[in-house]
Amino acid sequence: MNMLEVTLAILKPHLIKNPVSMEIVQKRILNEGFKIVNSKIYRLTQEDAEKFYAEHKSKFFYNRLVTSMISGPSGIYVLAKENAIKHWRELMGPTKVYKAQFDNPHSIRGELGLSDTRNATHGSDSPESARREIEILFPEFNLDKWYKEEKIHFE
Ligand code: RTP
Ligand code: MG
Repeated sequence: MNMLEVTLAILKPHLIKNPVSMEIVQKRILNEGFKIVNSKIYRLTQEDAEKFYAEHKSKFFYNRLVTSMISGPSGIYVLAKENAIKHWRELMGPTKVYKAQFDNPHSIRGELGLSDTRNATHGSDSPESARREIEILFPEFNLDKWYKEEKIHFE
């Protein structure tokens, strides 16, 4: 049976500042077979960013991460396909840009990442994270309702 899955993807502020980069990534999303369930251009508030990255609060990079994420609008997407979480993370490549450039130069981070903080994109790391992140950034979106309706067409 096919397992439809959703993930929350963010094209970070430095990436969407460049319309060409943004278009490249958007095309990639569609070419790879993701369905865009929901999307918006949105500037995270301090509160959003703190909630979103709560698990990293004690890390040395936390402040610069939050500062960078609220520095301008991001492109925020709910993406769906089979194995969406793993597939999107594979397309992004490793977190650290030097590693992405070395191990997977054609990944999104390998091509468009600028630093370990400004590493082009975000992707949920589990179904639970996807649900939590969607609730933070698309509070009006009812994921359970969407799954129920979509399942009819997908199975
Ligand atoms: P993400 O959550 O953004 O999809 O990436 P990830 O799972 O690969 O990485 P994670 O460990 O969750 O880190 C979240 C974000 O924090 C920034 N970071 N900076 N050494 C550093 O300076 C450092 N390490 C992590 C990155 O922006 C990373 O995407
Ligand atoms: Mg993560």
